[in-house]
Amino acid sequence: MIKKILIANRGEIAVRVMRSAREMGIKTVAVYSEADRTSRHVSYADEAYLIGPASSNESYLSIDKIIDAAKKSAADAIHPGYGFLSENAEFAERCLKEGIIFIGPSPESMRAMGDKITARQRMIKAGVPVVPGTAEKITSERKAISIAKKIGYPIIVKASAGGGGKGMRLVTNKDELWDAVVAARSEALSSFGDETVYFERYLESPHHIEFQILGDQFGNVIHLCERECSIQRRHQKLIEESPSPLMTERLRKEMGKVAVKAAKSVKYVGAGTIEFLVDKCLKYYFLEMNTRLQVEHPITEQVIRVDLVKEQIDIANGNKLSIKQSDILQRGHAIECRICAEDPQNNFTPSAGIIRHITEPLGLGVRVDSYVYDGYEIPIYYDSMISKLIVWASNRKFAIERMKRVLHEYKIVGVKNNIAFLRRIMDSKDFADGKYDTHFIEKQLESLLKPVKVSKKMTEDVAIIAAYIDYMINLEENGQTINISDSRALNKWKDFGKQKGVLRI
Ligand code: MV4
Repeated sequence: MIKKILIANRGEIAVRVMRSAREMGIKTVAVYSEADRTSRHVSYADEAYLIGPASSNESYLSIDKIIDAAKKSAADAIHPGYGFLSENAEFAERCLKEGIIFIGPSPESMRAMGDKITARQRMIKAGVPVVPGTAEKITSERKAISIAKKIGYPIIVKASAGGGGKGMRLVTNKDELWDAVVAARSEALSSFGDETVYFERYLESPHHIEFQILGDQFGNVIHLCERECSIQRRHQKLIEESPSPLMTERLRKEMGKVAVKAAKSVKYVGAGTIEFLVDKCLKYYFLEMNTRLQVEHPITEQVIRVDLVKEQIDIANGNKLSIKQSDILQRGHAIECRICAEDPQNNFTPSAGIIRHITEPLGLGVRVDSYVYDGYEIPIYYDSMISKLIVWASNRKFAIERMKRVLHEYKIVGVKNNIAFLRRIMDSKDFADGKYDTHFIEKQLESLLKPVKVSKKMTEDVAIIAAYIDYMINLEENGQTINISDSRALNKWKDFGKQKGVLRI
């Protein structure tokens, strides 16, 4: 029985995992880098260990340092979260060797799915549809051209060790083919240390739909329905929802069965995700399997009403799955928006710095998975995602209305963020109609970025208020006792704003 879990991760997912552990009466151990001393995941844990400098390679990616912290704290299990070491088979193997439970699948399952060519071959053997393409790696130009001709253009060159769009090249005719192979190879080599590439037929406007699965140590596997993840930018998902607006009951049943078959074929244990590309005719193809808990797991938790982290821990404890496939019913509709400290108006550049003020939304049907707080300084070293905003409602229309309401309530001052951008997406007609594919953001980018129209009068009024605040701050800095927290000073400012007709407080 697991009594103490070390979370080999940081930020919101570390907090998320600790929350379930605490509910289960399990002690939690945080690890943190020098840049993360003030992170919520450190203060939330029962114990915390400094494991190195800010650089991920010397902290969250250091197997030795994490194993060392697990031993010092006498943790009996490690939860890897997502990213970092979560899909590293060597890490899972090391945990086993050290007698520590790795909360995830076996190193063998991870290896089978980590290499795309291997995964494709295993899926073909298991009878899972894959995108038409090569089953073996590309070696010579002459062979490449003849293989490509058989598949038919457009073709996508992919790195076998790849993920997240790295080492991928789109090719529309044979004259571009070899240059693309050479470029993809060198990118793959520098990113993954493996230059193996292969071909797939390129699907023009696919949906990205994934199925959550759970497998126990006794060979039982169930699926927990789908997540629609097509709203993404440069392979970073931005909005996910469940159910998918594209899905029919028949298709869900069929794809769910295929997802279970895929997981069973690699003897999968734990929580995992089967990703599919789905075309306009609703033909679906296996894309890859993620052998970890995913960022967007909360929308599944909301519609299926399960705690996926608790399920992961139960499975790792050697328990049989407590839910049967027939118990699984998607109820209502959930949407997740990823809140990022980045500037959409400036090519989505990350915006590190101090959060001067934050108000998180509350109320019916709202969940915020976060790790930041008032005064917290967002470090520059890691991902720009600072929280996930999840809503649940009885149907899609109400879920969108609720998401608009909570994006209105969410206030972050001090760092640039994508809240207004997310609101634009929620306001778009195509999103409301569920008419979108993986190209939605790139196609709509211009209208999603259009600056808000501000009248000349409003600009003037804001300038007057700004000048007045500046005047008060100056008085204070010059030692005159106008305290900004002094209610009279505040009221004076409020009266001024009200008089100008631009304040409604
Ligand atoms: C594809 C594809 C079209 N056809 N494969 C992108 C990331 C990597 N996991 C696989 N990706 C794609 N593979 C074929 N044969 C289009 C994409 C793709 C994509 C997939 C899912 C979500 C967003 C995407 C954005 C651009 C391209």
